[in-house]
Amino acid sequence: MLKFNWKRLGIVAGLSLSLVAAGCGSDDDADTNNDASDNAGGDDVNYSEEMDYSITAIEPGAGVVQAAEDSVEEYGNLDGWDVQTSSSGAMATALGEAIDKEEPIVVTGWSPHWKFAEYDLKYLDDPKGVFGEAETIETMVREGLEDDMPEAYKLLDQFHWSPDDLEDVMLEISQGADPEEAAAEWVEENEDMVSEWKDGVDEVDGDEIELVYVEWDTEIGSTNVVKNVLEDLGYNVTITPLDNAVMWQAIANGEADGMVAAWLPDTHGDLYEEYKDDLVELGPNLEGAKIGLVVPEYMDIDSIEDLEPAN
Ligand code: PBE
Repeated sequence: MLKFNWKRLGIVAGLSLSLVAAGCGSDDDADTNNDASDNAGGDDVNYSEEMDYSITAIEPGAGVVQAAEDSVEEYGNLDGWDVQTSSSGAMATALGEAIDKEEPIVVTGWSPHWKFAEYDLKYLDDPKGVFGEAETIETMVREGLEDDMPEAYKLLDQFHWSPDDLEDVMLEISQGADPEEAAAEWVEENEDMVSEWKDGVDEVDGDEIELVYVEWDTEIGSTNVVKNVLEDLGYNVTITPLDNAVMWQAIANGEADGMVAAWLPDTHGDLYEEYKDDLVELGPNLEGAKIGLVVPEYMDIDSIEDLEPAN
C-alpha cells in the first residue's frame, strides 16, 4: 500500500529549491549559503554550541538513554552536556526538523530503524565503547507458558527475522500506516518466512494471551507482527505498552505472557541481570541491532570525541 509521505515531499521540495537557487547563480557571495558544514572546526560558532550542548534523547528508561548519560560521564569533552529525554516520536520529529534546516543535531539512535532509510545519517564513533557492540533482540516469556500455552510458546520460540524485515514494517508505520495494518501487510507479503514460524504450531480457539512492549519504533513493529500471526492461529491477543523496566518486571512476575523486545547483551543488560532467574529466555529473534549517538551525514564530525565541552 502506498501512503503519501509528507516528510519526504518536504525534503525533496527543499532540495529542489536549493538546486534552483544554485542553478540561477544567485548565490554569488559564497558565504550566504547557510550550510551547517560551514561551521565545522568551530571557528565562529561550533556545532556543540549550536546544539546547546544537548543530546536529543527518547523515553527515560531506555537503555540508549542510560548509555548516553554514561557517555557524558565518560567522555571528558562532553563535560556540561545534557541528555534531553522526551519520546521516540519527539526525537524523530526533532531530527526531521533539524535536517530540513540542515542544522546540527545529535540523537540517541538505534538500528534497525526507518530513519536510516529516510535520511542520510551516521553513527558517531564511540572509541570508549560506551554504547557496546552489535546486539541481538531476544524473546522472553513468563515461566509456565510452555505448559499453559504450548502453541504460543512454540510460535514465539520460532519467531526470527532480519533487520531489513523489521525496517520494512517500521518504514510503513513512519509513513503513516496504522501499525496493525502495516504488520498485516508484511505478514501477507512474507508467507514463506511466517510459515516457518508457524511450523508444527496447531491452531487454538480464542485463548487469551498478553504481550508487553515499549512504544519504540522497533518494538511497535515487531510486537504487531507477532500479534498478527498469533491471531491468525486463533489467539485473542492483547498488546500492552509499558515502560522498559515495567515490561521486564511483568514477564518476571508472570503478569504478562511474553515480549520480543529484550536488547542484549548491553542495552538491557541491567534489567536482564535483575530478572533473568524469573523468566524463560527463547533466544534472539533478530541479530545485528545496534545503539549509539547518531547525526546527519552533513555534519562534519565522525566521533563522539569531536563534540566540544560546554565549559
Ligand atoms: N531502543 C529501542 C531501546 C531498545 C529498543 C534502542 C530505543 C532502548 O534503548 O532500550
